Amino acid sequence: MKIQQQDIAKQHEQLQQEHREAFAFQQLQLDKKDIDTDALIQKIGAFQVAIPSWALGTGGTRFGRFPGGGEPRSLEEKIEDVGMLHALNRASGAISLHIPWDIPKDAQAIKQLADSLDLRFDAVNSNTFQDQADQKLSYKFGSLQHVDKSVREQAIAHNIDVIKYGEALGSDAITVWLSDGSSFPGQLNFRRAFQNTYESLQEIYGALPEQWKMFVEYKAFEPNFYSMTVGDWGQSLLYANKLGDQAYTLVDLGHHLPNANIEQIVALLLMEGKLGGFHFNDSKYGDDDLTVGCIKPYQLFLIFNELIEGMDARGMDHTTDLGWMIDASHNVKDPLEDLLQSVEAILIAYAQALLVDRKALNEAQLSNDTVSCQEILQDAYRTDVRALVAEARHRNGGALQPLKLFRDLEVRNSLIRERGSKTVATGL
Ligand code: LRH
Ligand code: MN
Repeated sequence: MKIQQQDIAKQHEQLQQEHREAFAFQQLQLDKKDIDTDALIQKIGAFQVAIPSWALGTGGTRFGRFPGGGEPRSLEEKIEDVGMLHALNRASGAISLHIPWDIPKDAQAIKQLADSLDLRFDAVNSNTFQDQADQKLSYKFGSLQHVDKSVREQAIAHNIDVIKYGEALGSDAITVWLSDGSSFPGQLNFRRAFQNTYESLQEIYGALPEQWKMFVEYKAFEPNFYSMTVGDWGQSLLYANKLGDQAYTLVDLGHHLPNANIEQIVALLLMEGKLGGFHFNDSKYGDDDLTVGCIKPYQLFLIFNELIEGMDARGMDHTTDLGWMIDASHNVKDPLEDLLQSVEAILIAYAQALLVDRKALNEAQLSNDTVSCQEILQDAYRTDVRALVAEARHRNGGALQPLKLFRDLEVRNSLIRERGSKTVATGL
């Protein structure tokens, strides 16, 4: 199924009056603060978020899975679904593949399909947290950390294969997330596990093409519940620093212990030049992989506040110098509606953080005026930027209200008619 330009134009016809009024009001607010609205809209419009190929179906949990029908049956259909999201919001211009869930049988054809939908391939993801049917050695007790060298070699070879798939598709980064760790005290020698993992990552690092990046994703717990061998930002930074300039840390918002100050972690990793990218999602308790900004929108704003301050301090390009990816799993929402909401939440947090009066904030911080510091931050956070984000989308040829158009066009019903009600997508 494809979203047609005339569908977007028709909705614009219906909503433009309401939008013009909201946009004019917001423009007035910004004019009063001498903020260049067009420059702001330019930045918002250029911001692209990569969609995870493993989150286009209803993942479910260990307790149950409730597929909603019309799920993509192949990599081609997954790319078509991301193409629809991108046509609607013009901010989902990349897809992040997971191998072997999404092996491109004909890389050229897959690349052509993606190009035709104005999509590029973001970081590719390896998978040594599951045993594949044709796999010789099991990852039950880990992969790159494994006490058995032949298991480590099998996992290294897989990661190098993943890099090759990515190269064929024009990707320029690999994300390595390891489920490796232990579930009981005494099960693991932590130093041996670290050393095995480091030496294994070194071999994978050695196979990186020039210009490629390796993202080392950390996680506090699950599926191991006593220790994870890449368990927090410090351990990930240790690996990235030891590996070299092409290695970076990756921050998945759901991979922290409760109440972790993620915005401080982001500020320090950026300061060290070792922040590679994000897996955006939200959570109440663990790695819940919920819709971005659905539980802690203020934390998301605070993270973008640190990102802009840190990236501008290093002269980094907001759109290209970090990996902006979503990592989600759906249970009770339509996967595509959930992803539309997540991209919207990211653009809103980015736009609000761009409104922070950094000069005033810096002066208030330097004079320990804590009250003003909060007022300055929350003035930006409490600014309704939805019409600005919609205007940026409209100027890029997207829908003023993507979610409403997705529903009005009954996209899910068309997908069910086309693909059936029982189809199950590979992934989480
Ligand atoms: C691990 C993780 C990782 C992916 C997986 C799908 O929890 O966040 O990024 O490989 O989810
Ligand atoms: Mn992740």
